[in-house]
Amino acid sequence: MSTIDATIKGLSDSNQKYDGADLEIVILHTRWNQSIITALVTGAIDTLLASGVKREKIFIEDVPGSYELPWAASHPRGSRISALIAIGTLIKGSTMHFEYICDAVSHGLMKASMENGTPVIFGVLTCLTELQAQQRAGLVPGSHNHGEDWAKAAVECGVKRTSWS
Ligand code: DLZ
Repeated sequence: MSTIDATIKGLSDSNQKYDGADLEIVILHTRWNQSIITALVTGAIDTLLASGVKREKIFIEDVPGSYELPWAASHPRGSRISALIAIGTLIKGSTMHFEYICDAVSHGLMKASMENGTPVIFGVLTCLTELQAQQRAGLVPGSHNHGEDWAKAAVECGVKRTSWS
């Protein structure tokens, strides 16, 4: 039986150690809200490397905005890809645009994950303000970079996918 620390928020440590040495990971990111995206992608890469993933096995791809993430995530890349981290940042404006894109992107990424079998990690911040996004990208002193959590999820799911197949 697994023992899990009782944290209120955030990804708690697993009692399993997941070694990323044999994994190939795609980081698919948007170019909207670039400073936040750069911080999230950097946090994800650093954590992948710390988890044993080789630098040459981390493939960086980009699309214009979050709406394009599901399309690009569904692109067949072959079974060698262990996991894909889709990173974007949606910030609410004054119209309904935010709600429609959040809904489409979250459903689209889940569909991509279920249909081609590659775990798709949901690395999309859906924020009401730019400050909320900065706080989730580790850009505010004392805040946490969620890109690190997404990388840990990618390594865990990548290892599980390999062991289950
Ligand atoms: C158009 C748009 C707007 C207003 N805001 C964002 C955003 O906050 N984050 C994001 O990732 N993308 C945004 N986009 C772009 C759309 O996701 C998409 O790229 C365009 O509508 C073209 O399909």
